[in-house]
Order: sequence, then structure tokens, then C-alpha cells
Amino acid sequence: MRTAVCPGSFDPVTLGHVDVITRASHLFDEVVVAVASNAAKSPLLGVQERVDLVGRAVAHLPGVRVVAVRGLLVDLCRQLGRATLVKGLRGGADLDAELPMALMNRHLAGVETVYLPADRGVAHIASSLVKDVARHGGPIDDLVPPGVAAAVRAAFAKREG
Ligand code: COD
Repeated sequence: MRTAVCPGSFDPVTLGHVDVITRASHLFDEVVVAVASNAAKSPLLGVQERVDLVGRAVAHLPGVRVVAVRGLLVDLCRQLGRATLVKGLRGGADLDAELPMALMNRHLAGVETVYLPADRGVAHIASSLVKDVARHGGPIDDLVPPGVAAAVRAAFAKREG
């Protein structure tokens, strides 16, 4: 059984994430989407809400499930029988950020990382930009799966209220 782990902060999940997860599901027998924490980021949405939103966005994909991860990603990969990490690459900035992580994950546990080039139609989408547009009252509905825009707006309203 070939298992992929698609990790990310998913704060919030976007159509770019869904594209990578969908393509990974065509390449692997099983895909585990890992909602992890990025030490450099302070999330807008709680972990359970992120897991729920990703779960709804990928519910139509067979062989795909979503979990929350607290520790190291490589520990999850080991538990799954040395799963392969699958991530998306939008450009040079992603590569600069991703390469050290891939090398570290291989150093820690021999876990390999496979990169899928972002689809041109969604390569401009980043969770941080989605939040920035929403924070300023702009439209984000065509950047994220159904239900996510409302959750982001509600989170900002709660934060400001
Ligand atoms: N098109 C294609 N790919 C995309 C798009 C898009 N529009 N948007 C995002 N992606 C890709 C990103 O390039 C990334 O590969 C993935 O989707 C997730 O993106 P984010 O922004 O949701 O998540 P990040 O980058 O904040 O995730 C960082 C991790 C959580 C993976 C990292 O911090 C981590 O591994 N944490 C767990 C703890 C750990 O193991 N630390 C040691 C790391 S060596």
C-alpha cells in the first residue's frame, strides 16, 4: 500500500490545497491529510475547525482522510509505514522554504518528499493572501472550497468583536 501524507497549516484550506490533495490521490493508494502547526505562524482558525473544513473539502475523494498532527510529521509517516510526504510548489519562494524541510525529514527518518507543481489556475492562491483579502472585506469565495469563506469571515468578526 503506497501512502501519501499531505501536510499543511490549512489556515484556511484553499482550492490550491484541494488541487494538490486530489492529484496525490491519483498517485497513491491512500492519502492522509495532516493538519499540523507551523511554529512560525499564529493560526486564525482552531485545529478542529481546520480539520473539519478540510474534511468537507475532500469528502468526495476516495482513499483520503484528514487527521490533526501535534508532533513531528515524520512520526506520523513512520506510524503509517514510512509514508511519502506530498506538497505543492508554487515557485521559488516555496522551494526555498520547502527544501530544508525535505532534507530534515529525510535526515530524521528517511522520509522522502515529492513535490507537485501548482496548477496554473490556482498557483496564485495562498492561505495568507486569502486571509489578507478577507481581513480587508474583499471577496474570497472563489479561492476556497464551499463553506470556508463564511468560516474565515466569522473568525475575523469574532476576533474583532
Ligand atoms: N497550489 C499548490 N500548492 C499549494 C498552494 C497552491 N495554491 N497553496 C499551498 N500549497 C502547498 C504549500 O506549498 C505547502 O506545500 C502545502 O500546500 C501546505 O501549505 P500551508 O501554507 O497550508 O502549510 P505550511 O507551509 O504552513 O505547512 C508547514 C508545515 C505544517 C508542513 C510544517 O511547519 C511542519 O512540517 N510542521 C510539523 C512539525 C514538524 O514536523 N516540523 C519539522 C519540519 S522539518
